[in-house]
Amino acid sequence: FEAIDTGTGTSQYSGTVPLGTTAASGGYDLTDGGRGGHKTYDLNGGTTGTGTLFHDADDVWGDGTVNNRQTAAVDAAYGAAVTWDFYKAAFNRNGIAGDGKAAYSRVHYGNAYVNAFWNDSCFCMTYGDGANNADPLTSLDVAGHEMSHGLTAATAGLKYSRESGGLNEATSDIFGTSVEFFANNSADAGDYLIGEKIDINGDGTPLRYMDKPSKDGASADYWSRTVGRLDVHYSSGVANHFFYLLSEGSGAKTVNGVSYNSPTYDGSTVTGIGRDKAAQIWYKALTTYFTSSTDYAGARTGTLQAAADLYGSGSAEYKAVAAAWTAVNVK
Ligand code: ASN
Ligand code: ZN
Ligand code: CA
Repeated sequence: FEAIDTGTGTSQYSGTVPLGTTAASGGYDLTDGGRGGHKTYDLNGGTTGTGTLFHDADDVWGDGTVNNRQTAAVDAAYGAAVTWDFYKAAFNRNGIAGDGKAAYSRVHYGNAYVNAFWNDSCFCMTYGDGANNADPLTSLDVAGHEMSHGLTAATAGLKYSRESGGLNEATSDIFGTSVEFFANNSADAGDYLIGEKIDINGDGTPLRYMDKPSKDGASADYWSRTVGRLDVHYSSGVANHFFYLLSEGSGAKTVNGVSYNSPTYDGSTVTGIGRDKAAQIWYKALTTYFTSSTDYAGARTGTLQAAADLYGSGSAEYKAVAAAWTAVNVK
């Protein structure tokens, strides 16, 4: 039995947030007993092992700046918690593997490390502190992205190369963004941008754009026979664009104050069905129809089967899935 407490954290990216903590040794450990016992560790510049479990005397964590080493832990723990809650609320899924067991998170990996990653062998997420150790890669959408690599590994197992690798990456962007919308956090509103808070380019621009992926200068907006040669973070653009079109439709649109303008390959118009239904279709396809070798053609077939299962083969949702794939040149 672990006593479950609720601490308060001041995050860097998401304002003041509740934290699941556990009373221990006259204070509190950053162990979320309500979500499988997820733990957040301080690597303190190391690159192996688990370092030190975060512990605090008064259950008030971080100060919103990198000067306080708990701050990155607040963001990481919050991201893991919201992602856990999203899987449960949206899909009735108990954790990454569906068995109620938590992953764990490690922050302050290496020195000025500008990345974050999921590792299936430790079943854990790891975050660097970013350039000059000033912009930890612990934003909510990035945490949701990394944790969703665990979901993909536990389900479809999409191979991390060629078109299946692009679908693997897109699945993490799709659910990372879904987590951000689900959180409904006024300090960190949902958007179809990935990494807009971590200043990874040094000029305030996001890492990726789902409405028009080529805005990053490298990602594909549309399928072509050579798209699988791209890095998986760029071939993902086709599916990210599909998900945006399926959710919001083509053309100009403003959501939570962010303006988008999503083009189509053939000049067609796509009418969106909303991101909640789009996420249901993607999840059903990922967990039922996708396999390790699914490519873009297979993703079209699998999501159409999922839409037929969920809404019927004559439904508006089914037709929208077909239209959105056609709009990204997956026919
Ligand atoms: N942050 C990257 C990702 O999750 C790390 C990687 O390239 N695998 O995709
Ligand atoms: Zn990824
Ligand atoms: Ca975002």
